[in-house]
Amino acid sequence: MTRAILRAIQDDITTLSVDAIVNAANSTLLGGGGVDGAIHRAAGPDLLRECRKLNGCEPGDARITGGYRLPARRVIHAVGPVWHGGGKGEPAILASCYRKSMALAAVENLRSIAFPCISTGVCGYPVELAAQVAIDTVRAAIAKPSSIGEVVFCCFSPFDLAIYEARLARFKSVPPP
Ligand code: AR6
Repeated sequence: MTRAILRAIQDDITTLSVDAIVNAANSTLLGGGGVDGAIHRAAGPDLLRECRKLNGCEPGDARITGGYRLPARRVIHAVGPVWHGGGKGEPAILASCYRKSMALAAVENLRSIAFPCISTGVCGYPVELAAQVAIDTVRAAIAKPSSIGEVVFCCFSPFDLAIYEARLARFKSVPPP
């Protein structure tokens, strides 16, 4: 089995034709602002209808639904931590979001998955620290054989993209753990 490709792009995640996009949701799973609002608007009301049946989700955990009107077939809703300075378990909760999302995608036999920069908007997680957690956790996940062949870090700003690209470049010649 070939190892998954990791790459960072700057784009609107709602436009990506991947097997699953990840939503930076809140624990109600009933929508909100930022990327969550954009995903619900693009997917249409059937997404909210399915989310209502899930009865919420704890921070650090994730749930999977259909993609409805999105080009992505599925949406994985991950609930990231609110940043309180880093001493309240934020890195572990954020890492768990990436791990659980990757695990759900693998269980569903998905081949491609795109993540937004979870928790770095309204939740206030510093992008540089969040990118470190995101990339390190995904690299550890793809070290195990699975269906996933491509992981996209979908950044909304050129600033975020530069941070992701710098960290990914560090690992170009280094094998995952
Ligand atoms: N495509 C890709 N990235 C996006 C898009 C988009 N269309 N829109 C925003 N981003 P945020 P959080 C980026 O605030 O911090 C919601 O109300 C954005 O620039 O969406 O995890 C939920 O319901 C930032 O880099 O999510 C929760 O209550 C990243 O997505 C809460 O916000 C995350 O920003 C979650 O907060």
